[in-house]
Amino acid sequence: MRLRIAIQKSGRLADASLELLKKCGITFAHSRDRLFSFGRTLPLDLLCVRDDDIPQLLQENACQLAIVGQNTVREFELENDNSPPLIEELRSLDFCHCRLSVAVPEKFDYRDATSLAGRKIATSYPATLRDFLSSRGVDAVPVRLSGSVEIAPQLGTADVIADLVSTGTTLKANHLREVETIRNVQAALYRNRCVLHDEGEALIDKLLKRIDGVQQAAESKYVMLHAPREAVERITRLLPGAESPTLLPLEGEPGRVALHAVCREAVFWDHIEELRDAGATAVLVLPIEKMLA
Ligand code: PRT
Ligand code: ZN
Repeated sequence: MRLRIAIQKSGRLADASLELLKKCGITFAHSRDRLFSFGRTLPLDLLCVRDDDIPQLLQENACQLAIVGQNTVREFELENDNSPPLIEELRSLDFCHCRLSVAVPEKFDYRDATSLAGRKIATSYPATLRDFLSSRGVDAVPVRLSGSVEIAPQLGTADVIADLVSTGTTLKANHLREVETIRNVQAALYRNRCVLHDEGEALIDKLLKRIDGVQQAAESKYVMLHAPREAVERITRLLPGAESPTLLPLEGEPGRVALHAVCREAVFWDHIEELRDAGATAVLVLPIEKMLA
């Protein structure tokens, strides 16, 4: 039994997807065309394709798992009127964050979504846009473009646009103003709803546990510090999300201890300064590579 996971071949999602799998301990023997790669460490093979093809491949069971933008899956589902959904989101993955937004030329007199009535809206996501417009009760005309959406108003092929935005630089460069967020999206792990053998289910479970471990480790930090023994309780309370810390004696300093703890949330400078005020010295905050709950 082997399963197949599809990821984007090249583009914004590609490196981070491969990196996540690597952090989960999955490595691949790359083939020359890099379309299909054999999984060396788990019975999980890799399919590298254009991101737009991924939902279809998943639906047809050419792969059982995939990493792709939520925007791409949402559009596919709306376009194909998939109810009940044939594709299931297993985890959001916290990379490639962006939003699908409506943007209008700087001089456009925009009040609310009703200002879009009767307008031509250029987008690569016509079904998601239509869904948004109907939720606002607005009748407008989506114009499907596969790229360079942001120049459509200048070319006169549309009045306004609905496109993915991350920093907003592209909009600014094209004298466009973001006026509505249709959806916030990020990369996510999906599976199809095809029935698998127990072994297949167990493999997906294992992958999910490893992904959870990687995500937890990314947020968690290992904190080491020295503290007066009587300040241990106060210091423990200051450590975000720390469980019972380990205390170690310090040679030649009976009143002080070394305290080690795993913080399950981000540790900011504020926390470190508060720790120091509570009497902590020699504070070290270390990254954690892997974590098993
Ligand atoms: O070749 P292939 O079809 O596989 O790739 P692609 O060109 O269709 O996709 P790609 O690699 O550009 O994006 C893949 C996924 O990354 C998208 O489906 C989103 O889920 C996610 N993502 C995150 C983005 C952005 N951020 C993003 N900023 N996708 C596109 N953009 C574009 C946007 O369309 C606009 O042109 O970047 C521009 C805006 O960026 P800012 O920073 O100027 O606001
Ligand atoms: Zn694409």
